[in-house]
Amino acid sequence: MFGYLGLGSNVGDSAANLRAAADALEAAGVKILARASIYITAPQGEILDQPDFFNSALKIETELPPLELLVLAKSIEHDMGRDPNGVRHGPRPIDVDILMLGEEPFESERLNLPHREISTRRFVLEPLLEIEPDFTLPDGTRADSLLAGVADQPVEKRSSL
Ligand code: PH2
Ligand code: MG
Ligand code: MG
Repeated sequence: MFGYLGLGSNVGDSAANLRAAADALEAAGVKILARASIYITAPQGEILDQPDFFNSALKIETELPPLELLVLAKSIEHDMGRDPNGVRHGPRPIDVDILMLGEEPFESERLNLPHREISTRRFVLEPLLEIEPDFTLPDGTRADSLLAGVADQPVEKRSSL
């Protein structure tokens, strides 16, 4: 199955953290088909007074079902020093979010796909569109059509991941 992950970091050496998370995914058997550039992005959400984020996205191939991929993502976050009790939307060394996996929506208490930030956050949309310009949500909405709605959220494309 193909999938898309969003990566974020704003604590420590954030570029190195994004790369380390990608390496850990590969070491766990997740195939990385494409890596977006690293983008420097202004904090969004409940906490605006925190360092800018480094964000990126990956296109992956895996046979792991959604909740097993989630367990892997959480274990990588934990291994990289993320405090599981950290403040919601607060600073973190690494965030590994599943944006979409396969073709169908997935709903459970712990995980909902597609990730709602695809529609609301430019720090998710820009890197996703860089690696999949025709990305389309299961309801038929093209991701590129959502960009206008998030144009006021500053993001700056930086280096390669
Ligand atoms: N993640 C958040 C909250 N706010 N802002 C930016 N720019 N990038 C993020 O990855 C981010 C955020 C919670 O996951
Ligand atoms: Mg997140
Ligand atoms: Mg997360």
